Amino acid sequence: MNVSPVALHSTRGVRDALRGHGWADGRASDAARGIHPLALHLTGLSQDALEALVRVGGSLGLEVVTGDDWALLAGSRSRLSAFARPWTVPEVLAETAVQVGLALPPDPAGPWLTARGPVSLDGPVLMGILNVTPDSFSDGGRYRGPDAALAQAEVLLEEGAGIVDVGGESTRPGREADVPVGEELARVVPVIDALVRAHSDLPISIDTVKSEVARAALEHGAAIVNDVSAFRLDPAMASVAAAAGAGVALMHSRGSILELASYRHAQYPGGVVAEVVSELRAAMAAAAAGGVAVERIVVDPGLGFSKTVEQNAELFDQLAALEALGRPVLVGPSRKRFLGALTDAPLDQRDRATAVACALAWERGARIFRVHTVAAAREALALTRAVGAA
Ligand code: PMM
Repeated sequence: MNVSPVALHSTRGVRDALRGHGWADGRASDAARGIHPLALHLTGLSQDALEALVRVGGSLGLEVVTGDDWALLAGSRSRLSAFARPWTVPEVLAETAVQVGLALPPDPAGPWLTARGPVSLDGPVLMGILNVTPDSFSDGGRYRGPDAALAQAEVLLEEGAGIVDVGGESTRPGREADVPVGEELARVVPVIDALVRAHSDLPISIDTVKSEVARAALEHGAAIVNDVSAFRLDPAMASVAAAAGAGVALMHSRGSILELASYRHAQYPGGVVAEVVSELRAAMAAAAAGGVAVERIVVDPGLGFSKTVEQNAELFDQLAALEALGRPVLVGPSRKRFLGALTDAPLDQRDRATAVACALAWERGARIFRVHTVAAAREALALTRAVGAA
């Protein structure tokens, strides 16, 4: 007889062990997902519910740690799924079982649907940044005008970008005024036209918080609306995106366009992870109410937006919690201030840390990576993917 440990940080160890015994790929992957451990934090429980939870959880082989009105419930996904059947638990736990079911990460989402067709998320997707602004924090002023922008887009594509994200308004902290619609349109529309002419199949995203800019960009051939306010700042965004069948990236942030990249609203008494998840859930519901189909939505934790360095680090570590939203996760760590604070790297030397951040985010479930330098991130992701199984 032989006993050997299997690492559980990914599902690969269990899956490969089962395949080694002749299990088919699909069955081995499903079983590995079922065995994978998860933990849930429950609050607002009554005394009766807590007592029942200890009993029922224990009988299902779940770990239950409780306090006055809260519990941590941990165990394999399949044990937690067994708990999440309201008709099998005592009445006092029925609502808890429903909520646990909703919090369990659903099966991996399919492709991201956009106005220019689906973007496959079977592997990492790199979204290359093309800021056509005079003042973005790391590349401001470099790619103004269609020729310079197109040349930079060629670099992004050669290095492996699957999406190009065109932005005409910087969110840099310390800005004093927002960009008028006309000015933003004059920056982005000629660049989108040039990109569409050169690469008719390329999914282009428009990074804007203004529905008029989104509408024009979509009319000129953009496929995706990337909104750093998750449609908070312009309520017409949802209908504009819905009418065009656009893909939609909903990024978490708080406050006005001038505040959202600052620490002004960085108060998270309920915990940064829980509050970001619940605000993104509300943003998804609002987008859906405005007509956006759920298959067109991806979510973004908004690294560096309305969060301190410590809050960014915590949210980053707990990125897998966003899986509960049931939609693919996009991250934008590229060259951000929190990476500088954590590595001591100055702004022009943060591409290494960015590449590592992408790899760490992939392991935590992210699928789309918004970066300035595509090559470094692509290499880091290729390696992470090759050794992992997520
Ligand atoms: N960050 C910036 C701008 N747009 N969009 C998404 N979806 N996620 C981000 O993290 C994000 C974004 C700010 O960075 P930049 O000024 O370098 O573009």
